[in-house]
Amino acid sequence: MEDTPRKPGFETLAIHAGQEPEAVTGAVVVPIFQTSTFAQEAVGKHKGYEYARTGNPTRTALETCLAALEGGRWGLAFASGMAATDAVAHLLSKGDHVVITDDVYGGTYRLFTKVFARLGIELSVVDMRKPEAAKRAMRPRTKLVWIETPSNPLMKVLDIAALADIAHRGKALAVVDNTFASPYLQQPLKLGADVVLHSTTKYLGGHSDVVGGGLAGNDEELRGRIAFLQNAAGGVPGPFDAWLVLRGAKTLAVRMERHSANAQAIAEWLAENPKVTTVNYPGLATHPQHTLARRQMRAFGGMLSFELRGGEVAAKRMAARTKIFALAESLGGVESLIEIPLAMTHDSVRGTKLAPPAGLVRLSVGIETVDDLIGDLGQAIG
Ligand code: P1T
Repeated sequence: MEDTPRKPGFETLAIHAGQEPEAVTGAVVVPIFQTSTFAQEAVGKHKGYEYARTGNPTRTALETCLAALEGGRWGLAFASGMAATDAVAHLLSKGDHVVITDDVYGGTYRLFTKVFARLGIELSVVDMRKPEAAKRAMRPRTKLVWIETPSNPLMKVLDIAALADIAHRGKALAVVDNTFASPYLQQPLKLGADVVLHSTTKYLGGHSDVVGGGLAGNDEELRGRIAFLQNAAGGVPGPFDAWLVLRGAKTLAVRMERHSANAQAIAEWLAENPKVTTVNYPGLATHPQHTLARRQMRAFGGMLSFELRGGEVAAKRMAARTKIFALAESLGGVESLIEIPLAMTHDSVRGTKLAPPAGLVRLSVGIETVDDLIGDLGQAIG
């Protein structure tokens, strides 16, 4: 019997997938191919690259790595998470319908309601914590089921396998925004999703120094359609941005372990604090989908949200008083951030049924010393 070679583990893939030493010089790190075009030997005779909107070797390395980390056959890198979302939405035609979960990044909702609605795309917003709600919302022209889990900012956890099954029964694609979990904690393709989406600005980049997006999947025909749309519209990352995400991804596993441990400790501390009324963190046994999160995720990640006695006023007061947690939008970097979603990242859902409570505080828990982080939150809550 032949020995089947052991498949490389996640950490090995993060450091090596798409990142073999460079052929000409042996450079161990993928070079930044800072070029817009590639010389051809004769018309149409080239080494796989013509013009850098269509492809660039630094970007190819990132795309190969992204696919490997998500356990998919292909990856595509974009200029931002929204550029990736926009490319997927452009698969739709006038009259098509999307079922979307009721807690998503504000910009995602804005794109569907303010841009694609104008082009005749219809949207149903449902609480996908009950998969039957998604099933009831399906229509003959439903083409996408848009899942975000854990969700931004309320940390709802959705059953990817059940929702992907509902999408497929309706001949729709199941898309999972995996930004909050990262591929280290959750691999939606293995649970039946067709497309995984990332804002690589967040955990994959990991250092708050780049804006980027990514997609991964298995169906080659679908890859072709999305790559065509990307090349036609141009939402591509520059080589240096692709390189920054690739470098960040190398340490994703170790960072996610520490993000998760720090966030767990902070969530438990907040849950004990008499000035805190609610804590949303899937790692708490009190989280309504804790059992599902245990099944679907390797650990619970670095994001959490909570409410304070004293509501919006207390929340804004606290956010202005932290010293280590920077008051800033975004998430997923090594440094801790605090923000008020309704006033900041989710302003575009104000007045809709997606609006989070005005007093909700969101933390992106970094990998600093956890006692320092707890001390900072303690003095800021006062
Ligand atoms: O910012 P961009 O790289 O375009 O990614 C958009 C995006 C997509 N999906 C999720 C779940 C996101 O959280 C984001 C961006 N979010 C923030 C900027 C934020 O602070 O929530």
